Amino acid sequence: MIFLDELNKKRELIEENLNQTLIHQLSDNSELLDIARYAVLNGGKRIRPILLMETFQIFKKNNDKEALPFAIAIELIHNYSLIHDDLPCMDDDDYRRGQFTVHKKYGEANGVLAGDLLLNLAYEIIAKELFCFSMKNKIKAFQIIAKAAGIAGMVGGQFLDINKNVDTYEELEMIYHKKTGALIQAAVLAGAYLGGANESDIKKMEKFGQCLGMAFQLRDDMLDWKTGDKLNADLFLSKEECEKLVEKYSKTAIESIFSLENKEISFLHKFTEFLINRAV
Ligand code: GRG
Repeated sequence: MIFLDELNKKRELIEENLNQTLIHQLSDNSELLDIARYAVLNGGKRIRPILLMETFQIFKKNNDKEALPFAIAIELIHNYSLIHDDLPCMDDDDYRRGQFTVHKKYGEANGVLAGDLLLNLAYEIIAKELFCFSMKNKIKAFQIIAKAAGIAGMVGGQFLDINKNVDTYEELEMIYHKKTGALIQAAVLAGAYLGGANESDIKKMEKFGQCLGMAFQLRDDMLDWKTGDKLNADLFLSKEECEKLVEKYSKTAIESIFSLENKEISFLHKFTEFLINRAV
């Protein structure tokens, strides 16, 4: 199948399931549900759930239903972080994915609540899965996602972004790793654990996730170069230097998945290049 067709098929599966998740579980509170749906069902790229599903499939070529709830949960966590990140007390953004941010449309308190709802729903979905068989890998995946979303990852990175004076590129990288990289890495690792990867392959996926996360964020910075008001690699690097770093991280990420033995990685390879070379 052509890469873009394959990607669209994977996206459709995520879209359908996000849609179902937000219909069934929250039907007793339709206004809050409308806000959550506005925030989630609006054209996100669905990178993290696709990475999770794909990594799972690399290690366990069977029914992907086992990994799907985790993929949906990680996308909900990502969407909560975007709603909260856009709030006036954080980045104060009016637009997200080409439409008004949640607080701009529904008010600040409702933005906070919609984000809280998505985060809790994510954990509720995962917790439900833990009752099923092969629990050990599921608990590990749960732990990885929760850790990456919390103080050691996204929330901690956001705190440093807001509160710390960033003086060097090394400090910026550390913040990027927590704020953006940790959840991307968690998607990859959760998929690998759920798929039953061995320790040596987990280490390779850890490296892959870390380098992909950094290359993705630096590419994102390049798409938003010299905006002036935000933490961005343009504070420390020339565009050429940044491009070189994107190339370095991409190369290491791709080498890591090529070092997996006897695994079908062609979609993940193409998806990695697609993410790193994207123009939007
Ligand atoms: C508020 C707890 C809390 C954390 C916020 C992730 C984050 C931390 C803020 C998002 C702001 C931002 C621009 C971060 C850089 C990472 C990034 C490029 C996020 C956007 O991810 P995409 O491109 O978005 O996957 P879509 O819209 O496709 O889902």
